[in-house]
Amino acid sequence: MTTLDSQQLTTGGPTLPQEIRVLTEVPGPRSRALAARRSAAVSAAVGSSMPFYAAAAGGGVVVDVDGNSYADLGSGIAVTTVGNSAPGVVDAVTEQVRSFTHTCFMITPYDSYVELAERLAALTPGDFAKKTALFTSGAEAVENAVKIARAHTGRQAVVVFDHAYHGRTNLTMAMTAKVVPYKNGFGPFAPEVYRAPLSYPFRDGLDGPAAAARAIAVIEKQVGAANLAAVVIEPIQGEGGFVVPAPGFLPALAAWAKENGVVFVADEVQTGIARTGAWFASEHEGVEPDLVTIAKGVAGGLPLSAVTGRAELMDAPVPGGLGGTYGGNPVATAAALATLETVERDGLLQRARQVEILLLRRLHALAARDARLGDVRGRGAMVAVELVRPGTTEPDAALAKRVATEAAQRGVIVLTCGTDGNVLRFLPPLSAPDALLEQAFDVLDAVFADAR
Ligand code: PLZ
Repeated sequence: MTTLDSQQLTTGGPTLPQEIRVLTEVPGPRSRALAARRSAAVSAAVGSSMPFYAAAAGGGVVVDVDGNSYADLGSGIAVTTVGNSAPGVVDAVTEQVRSFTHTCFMITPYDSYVELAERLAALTPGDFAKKTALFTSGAEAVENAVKIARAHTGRQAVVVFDHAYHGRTNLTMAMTAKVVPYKNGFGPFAPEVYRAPLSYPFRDGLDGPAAAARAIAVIEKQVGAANLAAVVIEPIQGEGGFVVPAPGFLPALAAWAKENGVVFVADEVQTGIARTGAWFASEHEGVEPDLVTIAKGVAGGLPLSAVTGRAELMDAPVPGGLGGTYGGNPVATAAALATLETVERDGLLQRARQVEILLLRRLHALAARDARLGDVRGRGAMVAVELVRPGTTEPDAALAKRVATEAAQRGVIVLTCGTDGNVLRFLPPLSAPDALLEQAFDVLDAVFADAR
């Protein structure tokens, strides 16, 4: 594995200047015209964080229809990890669309699906026989992981955690913690989903084993291991606030699951594929999940998801029990193979660890002079800051919103998250050069200074 200097990275649209460039007011006239058409044509229930419309993206920038260039600290919610329109992905997709765009793997199979299954078996944690099934969205992967766990165990209950996010479909709405906007008015929800307390070091002060003991006590009292098919957990929470559990929490839970015949599912939809400086975030804690859900970063922006796990579990549902028209679409599998190749060729696991150092340096420096930054946390290119009223742990969602809105005006895309909406998260593409990231944090420093 060779590691390239961030300036030499070949991933991402190398033709786009890697700069912040604000030429018009934001949103500019073309974005405003599109917004007017949108309000008449697109459901108001579909939101957009940014007020401008994309025209091009690559490396670490998104360029809008008015020619403004933004530093992208969001990667389309952790998707364009190898960069937008990464050259290898563009080539693989172009070649595939010329051969065939779809046959349906359930009708006429093709080799890239099989090869991707082999690659994911090799890359996911654990040295045991594994198999894979491919789907399209992250929520679909999570639903299928639960189906597989139920088929294998003959049990029904599923345990998820406080602040969890697992999707917007019916079963995954039940698994997701936050009611507005994800669940409000959309019930009834799927039964047999139970919620346990998470390890949240900034808020509970518990060490990992103590937090795990607390969660296990709740599970044993309120669900009972004999009824429990699966424990589903994000090794680092995404939408819930980039919460990193205290060391030892995940291993203790996984060990309890193993002792009790409960399937341990790591939802790595947001954390997987180099995002945290490892192929999968479970690796940081030496955890080998029975099943891993994978999506987002795996296919360079094309819609693809996977469940990869122990072969005997993956074979438990009846033949034909798993599938879907588009699952493992050949254009998406070609993109995924090129994405994995790009991560390896460009040393992007190491690049994520370099990005972590840069992000933490800038955020700790800011936190040292601004007490509204209560907690800086994360791994790799998945880092966040939790905003609070100074000297307390009281969430300050208004400040998070204000900073994200003002940053966009000044050419930086920053996303918020957290059950309380008070977390700013930083997850740039790994193709973003250091100079651009530094420039983006100069802007954020100024935004915080002005937001007094
Ligand atoms: N599991 C851990 O992060 C998707 C969704 C944002 P889909 N997160 C972003 C929104 O408002 O819809 C996610 C995730 C984890 C599952 C999912 C679901 O993935 O591809 O959005 O279905």
